Amino acid sequence: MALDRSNPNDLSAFWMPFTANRQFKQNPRMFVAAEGMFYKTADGRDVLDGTAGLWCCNAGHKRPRIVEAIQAQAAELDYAPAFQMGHPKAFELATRLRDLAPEPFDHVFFTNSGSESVETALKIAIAYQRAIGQGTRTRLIGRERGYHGVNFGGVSVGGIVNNRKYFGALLTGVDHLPHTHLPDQNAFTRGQPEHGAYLAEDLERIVALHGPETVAAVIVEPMAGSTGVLMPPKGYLEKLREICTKHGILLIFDEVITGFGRLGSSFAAEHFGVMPDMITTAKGLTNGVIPMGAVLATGAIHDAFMQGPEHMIELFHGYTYSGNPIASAAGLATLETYREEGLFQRAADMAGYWEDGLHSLADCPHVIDIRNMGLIGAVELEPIAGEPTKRAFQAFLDCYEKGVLIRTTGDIIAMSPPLIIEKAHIDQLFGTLRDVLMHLD
Ligand code: PXG
Repeated sequence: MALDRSNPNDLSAFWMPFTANRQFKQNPRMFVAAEGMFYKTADGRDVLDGTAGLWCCNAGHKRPRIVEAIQAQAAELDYAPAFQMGHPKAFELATRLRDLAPEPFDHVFFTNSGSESVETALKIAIAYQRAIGQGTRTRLIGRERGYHGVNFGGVSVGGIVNNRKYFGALLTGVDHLPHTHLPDQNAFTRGQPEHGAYLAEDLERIVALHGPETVAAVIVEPMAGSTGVLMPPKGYLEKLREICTKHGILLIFDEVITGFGRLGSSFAAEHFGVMPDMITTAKGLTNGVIPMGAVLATGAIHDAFMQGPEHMIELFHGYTYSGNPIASAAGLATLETYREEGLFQRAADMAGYWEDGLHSLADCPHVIDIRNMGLIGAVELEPIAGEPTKRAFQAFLDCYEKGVLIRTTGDIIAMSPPLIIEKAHIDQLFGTLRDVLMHLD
């Protein structure tokens, strides 16, 4: 069929990601501008951003420093080859990230997304084990309900059923820890739940099953976002760290969501006081404005590769756009915006008000659990019998009509606003959500 070029509003060509395409195209929801805490819709309405885009615009929208940095960089150096050549801003950004990250993370590998950060970290883990003479360690362990992006490695270690089941056999040599959702014991907990640290001990069972000398790495989200916001039970991450160390297994924290202030500190590793061996990031690294991710690695991991003849490439991995100049400029301006405005501390300072507002929804109809930490919150709804996801999706549509953007996954509503949020915005967000929940079927 010929393309209808006369119709600028033809929606048919764009196959939208993670979207109910047919539903959307019947009744499109279009943003055409954004500033601060608000989006502007095509029909001229302001919509409060309760999700920082997709958990990424941590400094809010249209931030002048970031806009200017991108404009200036595009006019100065648009692209430089990423392999065997460099440009100053990528080095500068890596140094800034090292300064921001907890102590052991002193090397940075650039990617273009969270999914690529995950693939990169998994590959580094396996190659590292080989580099230190542990070449039998090739297995990867993830967790049920984990989300590590959509590429084959990430989907293999991930534990979201719909993201796995359509795509064949995936990677071999992968196992999964049990998820940590224990609603019977932990429902309506504020912050970290009391129960569930014992679930980390399952790692001992999995390691014993395969033999520790076959396991390269364990990857988890320190706080699981996409699956519907699951907090690590008290003592859980510590236990995982202990077991990994005991068996020579690398621990990777996927901080694509939790990095850059979401929990009130630069990284969740710092927030929970548990240090992994690698951290994957993306999203908030550039405030979501330009695609970019980064893997943070310890000196021990990096240095293990720095052997052999010096003219040889040490790690056969990288992307055309690793450390892209415009992305690097955006990253530098983003980190500067966070620092200048004290946004990570601001998230910590606002977290109490956020928590109280969120938990005030506990008496609304259909609400079966509420969870929160830092500037993240989730409200879990009882699914409509036989029609899972429908109730929460309706809440999403109703909120949008009333000028508030939320996210839903299954029957869980997730919220993660820009860290510049004010109390009045929090009131608007939860006030609107209350109103919507009160009228839901
Ligand atoms: N790891 C984690 C922990 C993530 O949350 C990715 C990897 C993949 O990142 P990219 O940049 O490849 O998308 C993510 C992404 C949601 C939602 O609303 C979550 C993500 C992306 C889009 C929507 O739950 N997380």
